[in-house]
Amino acid sequence: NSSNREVTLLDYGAGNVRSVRNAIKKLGYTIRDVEKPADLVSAEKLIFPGVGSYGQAIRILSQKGLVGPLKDYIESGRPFLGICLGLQLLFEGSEESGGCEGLGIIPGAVTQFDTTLGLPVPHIGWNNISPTRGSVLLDGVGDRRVYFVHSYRATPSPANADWVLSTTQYGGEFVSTVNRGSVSAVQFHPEKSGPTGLDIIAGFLQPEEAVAARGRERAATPSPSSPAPAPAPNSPSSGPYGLAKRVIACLDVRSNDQGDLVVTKGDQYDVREKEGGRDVRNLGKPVDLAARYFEEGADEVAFLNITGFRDCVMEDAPMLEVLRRASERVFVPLTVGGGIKALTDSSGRSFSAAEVAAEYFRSGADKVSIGSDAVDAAQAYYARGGVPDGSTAIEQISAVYGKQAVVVSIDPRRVYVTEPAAVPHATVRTSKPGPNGEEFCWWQCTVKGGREGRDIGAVELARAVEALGAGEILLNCIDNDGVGKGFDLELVGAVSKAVTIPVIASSGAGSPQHFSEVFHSTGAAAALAAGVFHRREVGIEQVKKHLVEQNIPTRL
Ligand code: 1PR
Repeated sequence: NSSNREVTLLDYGAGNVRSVRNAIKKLGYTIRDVEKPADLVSAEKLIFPGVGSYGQAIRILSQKGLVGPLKDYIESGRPFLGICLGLQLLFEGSEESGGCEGLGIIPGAVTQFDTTLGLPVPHIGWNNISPTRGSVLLDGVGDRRVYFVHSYRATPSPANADWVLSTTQYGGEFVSTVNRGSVSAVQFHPEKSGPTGLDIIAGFLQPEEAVAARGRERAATPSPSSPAPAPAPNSPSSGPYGLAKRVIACLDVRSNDQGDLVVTKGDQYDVREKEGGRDVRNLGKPVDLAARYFEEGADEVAFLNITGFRDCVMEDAPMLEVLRRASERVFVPLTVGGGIKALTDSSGRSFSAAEVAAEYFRSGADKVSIGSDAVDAAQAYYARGGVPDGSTAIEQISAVYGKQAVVVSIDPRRVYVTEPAAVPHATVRTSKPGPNGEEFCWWQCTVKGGREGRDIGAVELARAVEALGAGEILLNCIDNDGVGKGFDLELVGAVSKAVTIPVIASSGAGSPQHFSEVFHSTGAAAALAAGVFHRREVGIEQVKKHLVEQNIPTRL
């Protein structure tokens, strides 16, 4: 029966479900899309990946006449797997989108994470799940982490206790998996959770096969003979359990002088060889390198199209093709940056920033990273007296795709001053005085890959883009880029203190110790490196092992 290997997918068109499709295909299944209500009536196995905002999801589903048939499908008890918003929509309603009714299948409401606890919101990254009972869906997980991205969550209560299959800690306990009979839903993204996540989807699609495969795996593993114990339900999220500090591999991509798209890597942003014809340094092919980092255990992979500011992304077929192919092989989050802004192509056609981002999301990106345009946006925001007006790429993309999909990449350069009053920017007293003994510094933001400085500091930029709706900050540092002497801890410390969204420390990693150092001494949620990984000087596994030894929560 061919339908045994077919799954119905409810993609209501509000965002990227390409990675869910790729995961299903990787597991040997074909996909039938829901195009009309009758497709839900005839479905035998349904996956519902929720994307976008709660209100938007309910609105589109109602417009398409799908709310009733979806409820009927779930209530009939046929196999169902909801993902992320696909879990939240099963509850009675959500605070999101100014308050909104859900499908009302599970008692309880979805509320925002408490931002006053000092934890970054959104909850982004790899966290543990604590199962409440055994299940085919989660029995293969053990103490391995899964990938979450969300700002809202449902909480366990006596009324929904018979639904809750696992909980997770993040400033308190929230519901990470629900299940009753054949109906399940997960708050995390199994399609982005590496081999662990693929195993969870396999457990849904082919329960018998998954159980048999896990049995074979256990028999083949001499010790330990049983799966690792799940974390204690109340383990603190700051201990070795809980949200992991992420290790991200970054691929700076551009065309070389022969016109081939290559992974390159600069020193302080100069990507050309120091000698000879000053060719663009070539460190490998983008898709192969991304796949290598996935296999080596990178928690995320980022592509930065470093000449994106001068290309028209909508005409950049090679970069889009890189993403499409990478997303078939990389089952952890993919970020893409370079040239994300409103633009006009060579034929004079204009695209909004959200349309440009959409092209990347459709091609397999989970997040877009905005560089130069974010500096313009932040300067305009302050010029307006600190009032958002909805006009910027950050606001437009996060309104449609959620703030977790919008990263702002900052390219700052250190500027020394003799005293804080010398500049209108936030300064810090530095432990590395300047060339003339200056004891203070600030970090000037640049655009176009460091080519042009602007009169705004990294701390002010971070605050502005958070207010505009960015979900994460990728904090580079031109002075330290490619130098291998460690991250600029003062910069990372200052920016991570200034915002509540997660900060990714970048530039300067040269050893595993540099990673533990940045996590011990700053509030960074993730650390990113390029050169050391490309040149195989340090392995991702080696970094992870070191972090575990240092008692830093890490996904292995
Ligand atoms: O301005 O929106 O078009 O985005 C352009 C993007 O390209 C920005 O994110 C910007 O950071 C990046 N970029 C532009 N020029 C360069 C360059 O190197 N000439 N690369 C560049 C930025 C910094 C990191 C690097 C880390 C770690 N490279 O991406 O990977 O510094 O390196 P390391 O571990 O080797 O020290 P827009």
